[in-house]
Amino acid sequence: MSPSTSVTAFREALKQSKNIIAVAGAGLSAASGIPTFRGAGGYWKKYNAMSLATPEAFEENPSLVWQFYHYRRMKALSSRPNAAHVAISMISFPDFLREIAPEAKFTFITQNVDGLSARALKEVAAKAGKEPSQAVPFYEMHGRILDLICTSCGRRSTNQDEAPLCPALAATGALPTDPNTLSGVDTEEVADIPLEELPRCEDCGGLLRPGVVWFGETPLHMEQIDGVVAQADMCLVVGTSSTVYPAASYASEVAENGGKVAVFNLERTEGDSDADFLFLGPCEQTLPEALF
Ligand code: BJW
Ligand code: ZN
Repeated sequence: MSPSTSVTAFREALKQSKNIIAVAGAGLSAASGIPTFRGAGGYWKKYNAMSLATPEAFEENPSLVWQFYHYRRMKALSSRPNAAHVAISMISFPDFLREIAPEAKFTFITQNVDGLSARALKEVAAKAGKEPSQAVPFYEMHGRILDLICTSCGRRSTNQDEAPLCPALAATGALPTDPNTLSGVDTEEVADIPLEELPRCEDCGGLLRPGVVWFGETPLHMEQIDGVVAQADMCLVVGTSSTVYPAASYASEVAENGGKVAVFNLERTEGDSDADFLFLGPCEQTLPEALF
């Protein structure tokens, strides 16, 4: 059966829900000016994911990987949350959620690393005269681009004050846009920053890496996420191509357990096969419209 596009039917289903989850991806932040990975203009259209987003890539060419993340870090810092982040933040406060789903708990799971959901939560809290801590916790399962992990001592820290993180990265321009340039071999156009000039640990002097989850690594908060997905009876799938696991499997798990799935995306995706509701269009419009 094809999914419903009725806002009224969606709101009715939401009202009946007891455990709502939202699983978000890069499309959530697209309206904030942050490129997606696989859409038009997405990173993986231009760059080879395996040369940039794996531990092996970092080991082989930390200078190249750091330049990619430097560019993304600067982009995240200069972007602002959009209406879709705000809508999700609103329902993260139990008394706002009660108005649309009186008996429900809500949990937000995001694959995004840009930190915009945390910033939206602070903005919503400030406007409503609340503390961000009054909202339910949310899970950034692929880490945070502003976090740093020391490859020697393992220390994890957040640095949102230094941008760029070091003079050598400040001196690099935007990454080249030739898709072949970063596919592994020909990296001539990219500055070759010596290891000692890349970001280093304040404690032990070790090489720092971005605090994100690369392919082949275990996503964060798995125990908590597995628990809430197993309990969920409504799954909102927002701006993700549903191609990267384990997040790609959450909607089908909810559907298999008898729950409802509502997809918010610009276009049809892998996630649609389980959708009871489908809202095609920019989520910064469709999500607030459907929720409130
Ligand atoms: C809009 C919009 C608008 C645009 N409004 N919509 C074979 C089978 C199963 C699994 C595997 C397999 N082979 C390998 C794996 C595992 C692998 C994997 O899934 N690979 C696939 C490619 C097949 N997964 C992993 O390795 C993960 N780890 C793992 O599985 O560990 C094992 C384990 C599991 C469970 C428990 C314990 C252990 C780790 C995955 C790490 C992914 N890392 C990245 C980079 C993060 C750092 C960084 O940011 O650089 O995460 S890759 C990239 O993809 C990033 C994203 O979070 C992730 C998902 O992408 P997303 O968000 O869906 O973006 P897009 O661009 O794909 O889609 C955007 C969507 O938005 C599009 O649909 C647009 O239409 C839409 N859109 N504008 C609404 N305005
Ligand atoms: Zn260290």
